[in-house]
Amino acid sequence: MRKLQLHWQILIGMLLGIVFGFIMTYPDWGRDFVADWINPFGTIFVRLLKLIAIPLILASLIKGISDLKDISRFRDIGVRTIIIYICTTVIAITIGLLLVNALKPGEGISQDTIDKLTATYAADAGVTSKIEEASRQKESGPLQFLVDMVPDNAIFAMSFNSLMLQVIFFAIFFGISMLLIGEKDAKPLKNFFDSLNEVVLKMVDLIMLTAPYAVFALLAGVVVSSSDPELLLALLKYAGVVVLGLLLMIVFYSIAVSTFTRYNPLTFLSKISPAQLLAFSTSSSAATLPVTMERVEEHIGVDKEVSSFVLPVGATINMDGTSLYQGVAAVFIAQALGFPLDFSGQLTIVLTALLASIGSAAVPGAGMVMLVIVLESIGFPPDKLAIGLALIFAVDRPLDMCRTVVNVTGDATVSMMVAKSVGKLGKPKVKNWDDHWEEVK
Ligand code: DAS
Repeated sequence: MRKLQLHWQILIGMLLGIVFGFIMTYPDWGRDFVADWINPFGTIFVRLLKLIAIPLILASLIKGISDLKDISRFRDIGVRTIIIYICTTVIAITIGLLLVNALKPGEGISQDTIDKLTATYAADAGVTSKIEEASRQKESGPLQFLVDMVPDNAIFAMSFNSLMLQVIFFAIFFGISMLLIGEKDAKPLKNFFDSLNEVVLKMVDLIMLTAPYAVFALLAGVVVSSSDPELLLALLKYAGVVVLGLLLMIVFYSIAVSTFTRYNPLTFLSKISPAQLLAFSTSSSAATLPVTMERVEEHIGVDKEVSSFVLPVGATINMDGTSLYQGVAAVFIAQALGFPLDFSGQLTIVLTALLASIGSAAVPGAGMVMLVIVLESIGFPPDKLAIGLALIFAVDRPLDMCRTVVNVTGDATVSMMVAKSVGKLGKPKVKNWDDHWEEVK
């Protein structure tokens, strides 16, 4: 039988993982069995992808920059990337705020449900640790993220997100310096990074051979760790508002791809679907980055000199799904706890959610950490933060999976728009089963 396409393999692995997870919730030993003997294989897969992300960023970014004809091209790509990223994030937050104010999911929550959620989660380590992490991040100054970008020899002491930013900083610095020493002197290094890039992409292919089995383990782990169905039901409207907003963002990206690049949006979504499924399974943009880069470069045709900058930067600072979620969650919590929020408070949310999503790490649960900063920015009482987070904690993991899909899709969309704007959106290098849906030129 013809080898199943990667996204079908991943999808089947996910579905089997969900079914297996539900089955394992019945025997009393089931949850522990999955947590102890199945889920670790998914964790190993995520760690392997995050491991490979660093050398991939280094090799592809240095190769991408050193292939440029001159530095002004890099400046064009950089400026367009940052501007479009900021615009898409503001649009995402605005969509989230419009929906949560129109549908008011927090006003239907009964005091009894609030008390149950508080009793169940307010003291949970998953909640208190996020508040502690947020206060640690707050203590650092406003330009700390700039300082963190400049590595010193202790880079390994930093968070993974800072490490990615440091590698991006170093690769840009190194690549520009290679450009400045001239083609002849840089040739040996260019050959080295070309080969390194090929090797790393081959490692991604090898890791992806285990993807269906890994997502099976990850999804089974998510299902067995899910919360009390009754509490989940109470939060259905809130979760529905977030998911509706995220779906609208996917529609927005499809329109943007079709309008600005003349590319068939269905073809676009089908070609990045393995990356989206991986984002859903891992809840980590960083772990998904190697696959996002491979899909955008090989299957869509975005030139490496664009994708090698836009995608790693996007994985670390562009999180449209997260910023939309932070807008909805902040207003939902305010509605549920009767915290007054006027128009200026909502504008404050737009600004802080934009900054918070830039500061959010590309790892599971990062968005909730920065939500604390958004809540504090609107004057939310510090002694009620644990209760506020407790209200949304039960559904945070499935929503994290969904918002990570949007984060990754947003990065891929912007890479295509920037590539098109600098004339670097070409033909796919890898023929796909769906290549008959050729993009409209
Ligand atoms: N899981 C984060 C990511 O990797 C997003 C989030 O936590 O909101 O994109």
